[in-house]
Amino acid sequence: MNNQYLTFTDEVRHALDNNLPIVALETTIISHGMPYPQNIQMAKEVEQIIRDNGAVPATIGFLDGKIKIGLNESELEEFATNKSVAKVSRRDLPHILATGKIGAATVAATMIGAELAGIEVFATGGIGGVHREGEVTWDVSADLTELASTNVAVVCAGCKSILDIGRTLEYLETHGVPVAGYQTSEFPSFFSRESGNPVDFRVDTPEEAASMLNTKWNLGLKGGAVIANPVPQEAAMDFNEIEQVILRALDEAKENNITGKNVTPFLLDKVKQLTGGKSLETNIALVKHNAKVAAQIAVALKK
Ligand code: PSU
Ligand code: MN
Repeated sequence: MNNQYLTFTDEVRHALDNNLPIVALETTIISHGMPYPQNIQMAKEVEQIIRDNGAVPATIGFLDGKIKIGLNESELEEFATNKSVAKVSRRDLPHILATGKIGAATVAATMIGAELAGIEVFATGGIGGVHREGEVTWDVSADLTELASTNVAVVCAGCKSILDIGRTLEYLETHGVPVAGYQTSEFPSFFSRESGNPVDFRVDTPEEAASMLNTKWNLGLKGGAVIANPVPQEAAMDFNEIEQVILRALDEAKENNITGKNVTPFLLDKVKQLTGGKSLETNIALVKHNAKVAAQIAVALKK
């Protein structure tokens, strides 16, 4: 893959040259989603889980005017500690590359990098979506339009109920994005295994997920897919308990007139504060689980 904006680590370059399974990872979760040092520990552990399951990790971020496909240890450390890392979605990408500033990739921006590099599978925590009262504010994450047009499968634990999950699923349906439950018939809500919303269909093995993805792309149907993998039971939190926290976070966002790209980070930060260390533990557990399943799907896609 030759593109003037892409650079690869040797590990990723070797995997691409030899058609080995690769899993993309985002940097927003490192720079904006978790505190130091848990963020860097999580980032390294998740990469190792992907290797242990037979695939190569490619953490994607923006640095020195390049889309970095794979980050070395000192770059990972930079994303984990530098307070001036911008949050970069599709809209922000040209500016970040043109100025050479450091930027963390959202789900949407990671999908763009992955597709340019020829990577089909991406593991993260949760996707963005239609915000509550989105029918008034028009706050709809660019992650959803990216899923509609970019050929990358996103393995996630659903989305947080800071969002309007029902409308998020409606949006994905309108744009033809398959939403598969991984060993579940219910769309998970990140911290909890349930959300009250059914998925379109379920897949129970990596091979079933790979077969669905291959069929979609062989048909020439553009766009990605959501593989919704619930948080492991032992790490899950109570849905109603989280809902109370989220209602408080939403109130505070309103009181503080938080708008635009700051909404999601503000809400995530409030939820983190209000639940203490518990939500962070759950968050780390579900990301690791998603990394494992994503690696298995990436392996199945190469068979
Ligand atoms: N939801 C989470 N954790 C996250 C994000 C969303 O539970 O870290 C991040 C992801 O990088 C996602 C982005 O792509 O927030 C969405 O932001 P926005 O709603 O501004 O599009
Ligand atoms: Mn938004």
